[in-house]
Amino acid sequence: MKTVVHAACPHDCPDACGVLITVEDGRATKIQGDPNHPVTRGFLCAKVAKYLDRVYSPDRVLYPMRRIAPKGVGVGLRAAPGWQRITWDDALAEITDRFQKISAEFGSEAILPYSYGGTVAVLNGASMDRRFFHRLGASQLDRTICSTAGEVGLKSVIGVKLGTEPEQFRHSRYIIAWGANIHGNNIHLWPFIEEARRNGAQLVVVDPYRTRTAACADWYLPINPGTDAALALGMMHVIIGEGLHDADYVAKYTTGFDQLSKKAKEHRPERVEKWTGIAASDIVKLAREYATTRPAVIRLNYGIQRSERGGMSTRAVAMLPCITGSWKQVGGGLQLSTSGAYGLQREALENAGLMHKALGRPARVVNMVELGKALNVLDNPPVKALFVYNSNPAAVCPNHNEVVRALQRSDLFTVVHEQFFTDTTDYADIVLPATTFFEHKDLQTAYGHYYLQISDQAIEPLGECRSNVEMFRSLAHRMGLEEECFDQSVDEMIDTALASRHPWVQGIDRSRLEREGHVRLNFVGCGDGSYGDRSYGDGSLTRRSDPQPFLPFAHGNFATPTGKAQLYSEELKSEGLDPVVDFTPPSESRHSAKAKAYPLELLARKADNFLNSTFTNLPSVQELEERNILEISAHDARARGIADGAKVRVFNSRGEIQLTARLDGRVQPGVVSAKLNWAKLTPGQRNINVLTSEKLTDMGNSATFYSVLVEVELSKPAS
Ligand SMILES: Nc1nc2c(c(=O)[nH]1)N[C@H]1C(S)=C(S)[C@@H](COP(=O)(O)OP(=O)(O)OC[C@H]3O[C@@H](n4cnc5c(=O)[nH]c(N)nc54)[C@H](O)[C@@H]3O)O[C@H]1N2
Ligand SMILES: Nc1nc2c(c(=O)[nH]1)N[C@H]1C(S)=C(S)[C@@H](COP(=O)(O)OP(=O)(O)OC[C@H]3O[C@@H](n4cnc5c(=O)[nH]c(N)nc54)[C@H](O)[C@@H]3O)O[C@H]1N2
Ligand code: SF4
Ligand SMILES: [Mo]
Repeated sequence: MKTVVHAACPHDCPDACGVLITVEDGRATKIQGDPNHPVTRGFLCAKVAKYLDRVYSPDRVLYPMRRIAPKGVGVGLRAAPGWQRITWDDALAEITDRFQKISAEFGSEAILPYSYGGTVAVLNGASMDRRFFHRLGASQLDRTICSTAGEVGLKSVIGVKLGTEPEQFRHSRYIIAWGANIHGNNIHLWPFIEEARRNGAQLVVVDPYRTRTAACADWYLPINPGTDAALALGMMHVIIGEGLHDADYVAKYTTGFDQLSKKAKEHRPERVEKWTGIAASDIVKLAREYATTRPAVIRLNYGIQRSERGGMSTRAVAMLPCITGSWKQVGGGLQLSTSGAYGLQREALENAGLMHKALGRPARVVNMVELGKALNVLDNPPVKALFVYNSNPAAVCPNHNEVVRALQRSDLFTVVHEQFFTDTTDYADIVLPATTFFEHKDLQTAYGHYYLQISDQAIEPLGECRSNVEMFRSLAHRMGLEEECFDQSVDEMIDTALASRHPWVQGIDRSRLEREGHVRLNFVGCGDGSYGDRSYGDGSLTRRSDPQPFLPFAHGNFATPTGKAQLYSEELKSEGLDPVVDFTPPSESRHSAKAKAYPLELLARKADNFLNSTFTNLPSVQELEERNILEISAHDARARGIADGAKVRVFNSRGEIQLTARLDGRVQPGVVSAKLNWAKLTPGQRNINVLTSEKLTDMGNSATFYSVLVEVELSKPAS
């Protein structure tokens, strides 16, 4: 029997591809993109195109396992001798027993859940797990590792995470990819950009690293890391100074323009050049072109907000379309994320009320970026149990050495629910087997487009794997938790999520999603003639093949307290931040005192062919990526006697790592770059996060992976 099942890729990627899985006699035999999906249009990225290798990998965790070797020692990539296979009953009994004892002795907040983006699908991302930990009264995890600085920065201007539809990029005439690695991380936007370019659009890339996107661009502007707020202010200096802003839009739909004008005036391009490394004449040219070419759109991604002032940087860039009024046009505006459009009933899925039932108050909050600190120094109560799922903190967390030191604690009871034997399972007391998206059903949103999807189950779970939903359900039952929410079926949970009163999900229910696979959000009143002027770059109106374009801010309607784009923000002022916008260089940057000892700015990047630390262990995907290299400019290499291919030691006060030097011209003098990999797949068993710090961003308490100073030297030959 051969069937084709509609699914959706649940990895933490803006594209959320529509997927078709062919199943023959219960086994998946083919994966392909769904050609009917209007944004992802039938192709998959290279890594997910090889997904059968992942699902059927001989390295999958298939059964519950108990550690019998010391933590962190030689457990490798498979269920080797360090592990003893146990039954689900035994595993659940042991977890129940340990959690109950820890709660009795230290209080329930001694238990810490730890999860992030393993799957970002709605149910397996955040539902039964949240119910379970809320009911337990466990510590809450502040999930800040990725995007909160940008989120807070963006919302400080426009109030909500909404942005330009990807389909509208084809109508743009001027596209700025700003800290956005489109070829690597957001490939389904690229064909729309190519279409725009065939119609004469220019693509400009602002990035300290010459990505493939930068190499393909009409104009590449390498910027010094962490200086984007200065660049945006320099552009606003020119735009406002030359009267290129949209005075009517500004007057109607923004507040604080006078204060912003004053700020912008102080940021002459010559001054901005010193911070950014971009020539003053280029700043002037960029500002003029951006403000006068219509429509102009900015694909801002999360790259700029992984630096210490990432909130302010995002805020500064988000002001640009508000002063040029480019939100009015199809193919204008800005996209950081589209996730704020999905008005699902998240509260009903997560039941935070259960936490109040358990504790009579909100549980304490632990920032996930500070895992090392939380496990090593937090008291009252100390963390005694860690439950990891959807995440691989021993690879992705900053200050890796501190994280590993903490995970080795013999008094810490660690459970990891996983698909593979990762860096984190090396420190687990119990490992539980998790399904992949082939093996369970879910509901899928996106943060790079506006379609909801159902991802159907294609095959039976391998071995004894359970989905996050089923695993937390069985644990809740084993612990005797009697609330009805722990009995809700997957379909009932999907119905709960969709039973929202939000206008944009009206008319979208499970049976329609099952029938159609994907459904565009129902932008009532946002895309019809009454909303936005609907004019395309070439003057034509809506094309027959397009849905009505979504123009959320064509007539203001910003989701801020004032309803206007806030170029001045009372909320920021009350938090002690500059209420307009400011630029301060990161405390780890070429402009800081620390640069004397560690003069190079490190970009501790993602790999184009992995997904954070996922996929890194699969041989067929490893082939796509050159691993464990340090990219360095010829200038900095020469000064250190380093040749291409030499073994180098990269270090700072937090740690060191051994890599191979690559002089490929992708970074400018002063900047070096290395990519995320599993620690146990890196020489010396440590990954680049030994060099990154737990320092938090100016807004949103996010991570600062791109504000890191290091020094590099030739490795000493082993004696
Ligand atoms: N192939 C692949 N796809 C992915 C991921 C992956 O690991 N691999 N990860 C997924 C996840 S979790 C996320 S959050 C998204 C993230 O996707 P992006 O938001 O694109 O995130 P990054 O790759 O962190 O950064 C984007 C670009 O910003 C640049 N950058 C770094 N610092 C600065 C700066 O100070 N200023 C400017 N202007 N640019 C800077 C980087 O060099 C990089 O090329 O991608 C998702 N998609
Ligand atoms: N140096 C550096 N560090 C970074 C970044 C960087 O750019 N540079 N990026 C940061 C960013 S943006 C992010 S989002 C974080 C990401 O950090 P994480 O969210 O931890 O992401 P992954 O590394 O992809 O690890 C996810 C794990 O979840 C597992 N998994 C997948 N699906 C499921 C499931 O259904 N159930 C369970 N139980 N497990 C599942 C996968 O096998 C994988 O091991 O990393 C951050 N760390
Ligand atoms: S990782 Fe991104 S591009 Fe690749 S299949 Fe998944 S959603 Fe699509
Ligand atoms: Mo992320």
